[in-house]
Amino acid sequence: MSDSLSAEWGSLTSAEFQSNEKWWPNSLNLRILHQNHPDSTPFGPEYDYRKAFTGIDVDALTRDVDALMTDSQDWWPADWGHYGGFFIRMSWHAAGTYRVSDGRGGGGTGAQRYAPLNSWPDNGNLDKARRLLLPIKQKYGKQISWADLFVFAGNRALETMGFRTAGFAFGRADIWAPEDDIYWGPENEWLAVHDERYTGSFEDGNRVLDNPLAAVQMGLIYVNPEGPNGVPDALKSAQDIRETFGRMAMNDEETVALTVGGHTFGKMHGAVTPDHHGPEPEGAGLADQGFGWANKHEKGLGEYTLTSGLEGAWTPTPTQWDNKYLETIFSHEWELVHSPAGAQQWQPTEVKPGFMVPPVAEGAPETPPTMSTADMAMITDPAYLEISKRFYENPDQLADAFAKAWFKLLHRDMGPANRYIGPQVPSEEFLWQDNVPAHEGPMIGDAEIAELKSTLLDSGLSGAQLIKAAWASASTYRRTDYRGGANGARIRLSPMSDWDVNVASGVNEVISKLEQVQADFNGKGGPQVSLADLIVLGGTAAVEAAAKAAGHDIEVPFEPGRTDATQENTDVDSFQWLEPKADGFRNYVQKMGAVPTEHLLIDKAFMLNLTAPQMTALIGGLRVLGANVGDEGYGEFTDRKGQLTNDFFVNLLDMRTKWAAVGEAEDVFEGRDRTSGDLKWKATRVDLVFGANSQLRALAEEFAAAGGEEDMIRHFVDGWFVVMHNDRFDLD
Ligand code: HEB
Repeated sequence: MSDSLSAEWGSLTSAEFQSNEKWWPNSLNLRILHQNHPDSTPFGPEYDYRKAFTGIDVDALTRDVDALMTDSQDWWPADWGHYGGFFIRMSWHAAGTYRVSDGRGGGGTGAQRYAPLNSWPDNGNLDKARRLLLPIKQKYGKQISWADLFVFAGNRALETMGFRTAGFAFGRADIWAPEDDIYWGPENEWLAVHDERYTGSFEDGNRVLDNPLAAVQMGLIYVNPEGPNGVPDALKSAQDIRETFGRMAMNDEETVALTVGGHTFGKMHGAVTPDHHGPEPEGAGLADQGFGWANKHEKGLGEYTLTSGLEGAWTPTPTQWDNKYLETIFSHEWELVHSPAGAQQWQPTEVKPGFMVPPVAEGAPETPPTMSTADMAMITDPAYLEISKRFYENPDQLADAFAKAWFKLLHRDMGPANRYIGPQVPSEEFLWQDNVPAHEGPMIGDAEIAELKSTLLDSGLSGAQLIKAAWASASTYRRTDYRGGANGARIRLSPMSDWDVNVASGVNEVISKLEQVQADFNGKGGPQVSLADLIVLGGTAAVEAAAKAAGHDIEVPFEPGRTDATQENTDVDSFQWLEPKADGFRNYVQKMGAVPTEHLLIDKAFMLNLTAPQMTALIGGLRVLGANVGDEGYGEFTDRKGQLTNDFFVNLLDMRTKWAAVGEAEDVFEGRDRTSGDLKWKATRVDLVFGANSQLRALAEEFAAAGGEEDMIRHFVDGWFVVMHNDRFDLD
């Protein structure tokens, strides 16, 4: 049908859509900066999920979700009459796409409703789990997001089966279209095993997964349960597990706790051969109404379900929290067998009394317990084995580790604990939350701010120095998991103070000077200023002064109230991931890589919540203010450096200049006078893209035109404010 449709309607079907990306695959994707416009939501611009949530009766919601667990539906019956395992897997797959390298993925947006996630082979049949929640979503409407429901359901599943979780935080707002900015890998075939995402050799056991990816194959959340590339080698599987769980910031103990704890519940589904499977949800027909993987064998559900292709439960008590997973795995000899669907899995050579799994549905047989190759890794890899043994002998340690790791899994992409809402938030704080201390004492007011501004401008530090320090401090923020930013002044702590970008831009010297200013001011005994506030205020004052020098009397808004974190509440390993490898706003790149720097700039602008006009204005402004990391003068198209002007755009667009790359790498360029050949300017790719890319050029032309400088400065100030306040969750 789709063939004739596209023949008749030309570009109307999306497969045939003649996008610019199709014609020019390397074009910049500026659309990622303007996703999820309020017009694309059903709520309109006024809606604020976190406010809407405050009206909900969380106890009633909890009772409803609990009741759902055992309310088996004919269209998708619950195994053993309890949906617990099913919902845990849904929550885990929602949260488990999180990757610490770029903070993307995770359960924070409800993205599992959309392609590609709704159709990933690894998310098989989770369309049914989400649909089971529909009556609850309908009952509470916009007071509860799908994103929260997906992870809350798994949390309640655990509680209803006898496990005490560490608590739960709400606060995940839904998106209304799939994220356009996530790179899931290079392959365009589900579960492709060509190792395109690896460097190094699989055979030699030294393959390394490309960043930022966190799954071994396209369409998986983590690893192939049957072993690397389907080879049932538990030791090699452990390597994959360690690497992929490491990508979501989980260590060995957390990994074992999660896997053992998770597989204490539910079962694997591989009762029939895969040729009975219909298309995945995104490819399914209209009559399927969002359901995929229609299974035409017998009833196609219950004991005939096909999901992963592996079949069987891990324990004889799959709807109950206990230590039976480890008891089962340690009490048996295991041999490789095939599931009815043909998948390789492990089964006891002889099942000990009491370990047979009860019938999953009325009339179905008892079955032996089962392990995947990935499960066998838990007792094969020496480090995992040691942890598994300890958990086996100390069930309370397993319970504690699982509760903490599960809480981290579900909340890792939510940022600091002051973003958590709801009555089930635990009082315990965790290092990975990147919390900053609460503000105490009287707040600096307008008078103190004015005084500090003039002290800072007279401190001997240049405007460029102040701006560089403020930008360096605030620009580590990433919207994907709400980490980084200026609050906490962690820029003065390890590991930030050693980062190449900070050392190279002289930030540490500026910070020392600012610490002096802080000590002098606070010594007077009035309201105290934090270093974090002072760093931002310094940059803000310098921007105002630079605008004034160019004849623009403007005020750059500033919200005080940041506090200073300590080294003890800074997770050094986890902060390493925030190190800027490139920052086009400062013409910085640590090492040229495969991705051109102008694409990295767009990604950075996305992470900082900037619009394209704000990004453009910030680039033009920061260049003429001298905010570059190096002092080669790239992109400083002005002869009045330090004044906030539109000179960058005016000179970039000047047709008297002819640009040419220096060397073959095309990473730096020279602009020469067309007639005399005299060298006028030096530039990077990030500078020249504002004249070369048609969309960015359109903005540059506007900013360079009559009246454009005002527009540019307005967008510069707006963008500056956004960057400096991205992490002020306390202001919401
Ligand atoms: Fe899991 C299920 C694999 C981890 C929880 N898992 C499952 C299955 C498989 C798996 C194959 C089956 C599916 C079907 O249905 O068929 N996992 C896996 C792997 C890993 C994991 C490979 C890595 C090592 N899990 C995990 C975790 C968790 C879990 C971490 C949580 C925590 N799972 C789970 C559950 C289940 C599963 C609960 C069941 C479901 C039902 O019952 O439905």
